[in-house]
Amino acid sequence: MTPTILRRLADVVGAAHVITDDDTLAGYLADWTGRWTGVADAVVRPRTTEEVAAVITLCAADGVSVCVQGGNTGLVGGSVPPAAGDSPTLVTIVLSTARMTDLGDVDATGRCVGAQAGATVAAIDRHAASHGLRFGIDLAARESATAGGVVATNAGGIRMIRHGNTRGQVLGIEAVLADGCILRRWSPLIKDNVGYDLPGLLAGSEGTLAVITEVLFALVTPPAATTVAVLAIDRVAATTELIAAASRRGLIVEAAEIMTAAGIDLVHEYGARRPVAEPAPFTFLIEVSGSGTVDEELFAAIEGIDGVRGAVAEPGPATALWAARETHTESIARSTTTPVVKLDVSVPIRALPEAFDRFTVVPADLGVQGRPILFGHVGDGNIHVNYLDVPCADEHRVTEAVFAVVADLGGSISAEHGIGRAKAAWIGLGRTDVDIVAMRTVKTALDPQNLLNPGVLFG
Ligand code: FAD
Ligand code: 2HG
Ligand code: ZN
Repeated sequence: MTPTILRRLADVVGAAHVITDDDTLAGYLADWTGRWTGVADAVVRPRTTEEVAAVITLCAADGVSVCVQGGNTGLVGGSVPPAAGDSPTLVTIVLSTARMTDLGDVDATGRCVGAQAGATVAAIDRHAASHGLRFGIDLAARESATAGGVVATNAGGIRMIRHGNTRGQVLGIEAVLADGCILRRWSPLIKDNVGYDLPGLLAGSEGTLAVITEVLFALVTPPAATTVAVLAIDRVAATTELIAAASRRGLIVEAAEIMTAAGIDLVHEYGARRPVAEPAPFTFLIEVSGSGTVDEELFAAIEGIDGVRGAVAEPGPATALWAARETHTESIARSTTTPVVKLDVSVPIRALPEAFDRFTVVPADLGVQGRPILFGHVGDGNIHVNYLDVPCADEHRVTEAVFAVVADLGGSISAEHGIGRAKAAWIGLGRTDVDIVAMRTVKTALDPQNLLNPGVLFG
């Protein structure tokens, strides 16, 4: 990158916010899993939308590619630039939204709030809570994951069963396009049917179509009271049966998460309390709300389910019960001796028991080393398939074998984390040729120079 463009970038954001020294740069170049490391000439940290627009205009003029980074908690390698060998001639900056953390006033009547791209999920939720409302998106990375990041990945998370994915929470969006123009669709209207749903298109675009600078999010009303129950269960199908039984009793399912004995042993090793005393192949966490005696209704529903070995319940938020679930990702990262093979898939609900059986034996069937830890948002058919200690040379075979099972069961190779760099080679398993051509046409129309996150999504 030439000194001239670095100077111009510094003129826009201030010299202190153009980082070029190797030590500081390194913190922005490795992803959360440690699996992906890229190279960049600088990290640029704008404060305002206008600064983002000026940065992108400069980059577009000089053919500099841009990797947008929010909280860097993404799990598919999309938040870091390409590795040195991938595109040796590419000049790249990381555009970090770390300084763009403003929150607008909560509209308590319209139930919405504006958030700058770098505001964290937790900050948005706390802001909403101070007005008696809640952010409908929640995930264990809440203190770091950002508004821009959850929209760009169309994150799911633990409340998806109740409120839907991030795309469904986006009322309006402001974004800087690849030519530096500012696109603003900003209306709290719930019904607004004029033309293409561009905010919906940017949700899940993984930094490849525009830099999201601000988001107008819908907010939800929190339940008056919730009960969190954790059950030791013999059968995966018991989860689906209990969700249905609880719904029939008028309870609202706020979250439904499954874990395996191997996962519970692992998080316990790293300090989490075992939520239920009884050993069982699976542990099921269900959070419900409703009117009346929610806990009594829930236990009545549980009584009718076969294969329940033990259950405990607490009024929400029951953070101690949730801890075993929420510490899975971090415990896996600490325990694995090679980069974890992390696959985020979904299958039709009826196929969940078979999927658990088949994913568990993938490494053994291939004759490959690998400890399976499966868990996930079972109510959405979403299984987080993690294999620890897989030798790097076997990573590809293990991934292919999992995706073959997913295809066989009619599932998706990306339930909520996106494609990023990790799954770009397999996008054809998730979409038809015509679909991929249509997506590429959109990409080319909005980013003709392929400057925004090259290598992500399409490889
Ligand atoms: P980053 O990691 O910085 O970026 C992710 C992608 O979004 C990249 O492609 C990046 O280029 C793009 N991007 C970021 N900001 C912008 C912007 N302003 N404009 C355009 N593109 C942008 N994910 C789930 O879906 N559900 C979960 O339950 C969940 N739980 C998690 C738990 C843990 C412990 C961890 C570490 C991760 C978890 N994740 C989960 C993954 C991750 O938190 C989400 O993908 C999240 O949405 C990423 O947000 P971020 O701000 O960290 O984005
Ligand atoms: C979760 O649900 C995240 O906790 C992370 O999506 C999943 O670590 C994983 O595989
Ligand atoms: Zn998840």
